[in-house]
Amino acid sequence: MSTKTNPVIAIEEHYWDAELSALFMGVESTRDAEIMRRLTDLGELRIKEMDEAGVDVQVISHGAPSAQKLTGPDAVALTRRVNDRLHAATLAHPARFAAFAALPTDNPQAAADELERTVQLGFKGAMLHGLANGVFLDDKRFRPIFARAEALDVPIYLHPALPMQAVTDAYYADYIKDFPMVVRPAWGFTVETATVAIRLILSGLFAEHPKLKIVLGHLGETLPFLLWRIDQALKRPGAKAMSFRDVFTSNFYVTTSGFFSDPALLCCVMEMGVDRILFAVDWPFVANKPATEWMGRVPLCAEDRAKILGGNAKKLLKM
Ligand code: GRE
Ligand code: ZN
Repeated sequence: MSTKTNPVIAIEEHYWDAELSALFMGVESTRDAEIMRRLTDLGELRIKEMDEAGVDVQVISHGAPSAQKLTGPDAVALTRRVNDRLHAATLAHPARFAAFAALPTDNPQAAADELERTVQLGFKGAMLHGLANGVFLDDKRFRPIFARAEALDVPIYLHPALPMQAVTDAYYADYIKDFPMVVRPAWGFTVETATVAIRLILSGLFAEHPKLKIVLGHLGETLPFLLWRIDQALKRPGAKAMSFRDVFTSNFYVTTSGFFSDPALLCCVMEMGVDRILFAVDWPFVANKPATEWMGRVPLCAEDRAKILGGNAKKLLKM
């Protein structure tokens, strides 16, 4: 599917930095052994599985919760070390790897500066994961991060993270034992991330920063499917004037990470247009091959398929 001028670019592909992930707590502190083996690989195994599936380039990002639960004086310096090590990994394989930065959200001004520093190194933007120590990202304290992303013309990728404990207890605890993924990709992650995105829009962020670009994985975390209803319902009498649809279709991009469904993809194409859909796998939580095999048979013309597989990423990420 790829050609020399049209490489297949996957943009939600994860790793774990040893120093950062050693600080992860509780259920976030580890994953299944086979996944751990891949998360900690920034070389041979990763590239082998890319080659086997026809993935030419990974835009690599830290797994959840990344730097987002760090606090205190070392948060900034530690995140800088994490990004520097990821940068070194991309320099070791410049034709195969690019990167999204981790940001020390606990210190928003420093996070904005770290975004700028990493973009100057060649990073393609940054990835944020759910709430920042229990605070939604629409809180005004985080505006410097979004302002800097707009100024640098790089996207912020909004990735899922586990819900807060109180949410998990109220909404999911009854079923976690029998269905451990209910709180993760099966549903909890989706609710969390869609809520962050909706709140960013309601907060007026995109009126303040009309050129800001946000990426959502998992074919938009249900929002393309719900777009008509959210837009129509928000406009009912009594509401502030705002077009949810205009913001979502002007400032947001979605990726195919972990969601290889024709009807779901076609819904995104119909609501957002093909130029706003980018290929991603969510490796190593999801295998590469089912993703590229699916892309090979999606009911789209060759031109649109090529845009999703890499053309749109080349433009959005200036690759
Ligand atoms: C995780 O962080 O645990 C995770 C993902 C994506 C899919 C499944 C999953 O980040 O468990
Ligand atoms: Zn992911």
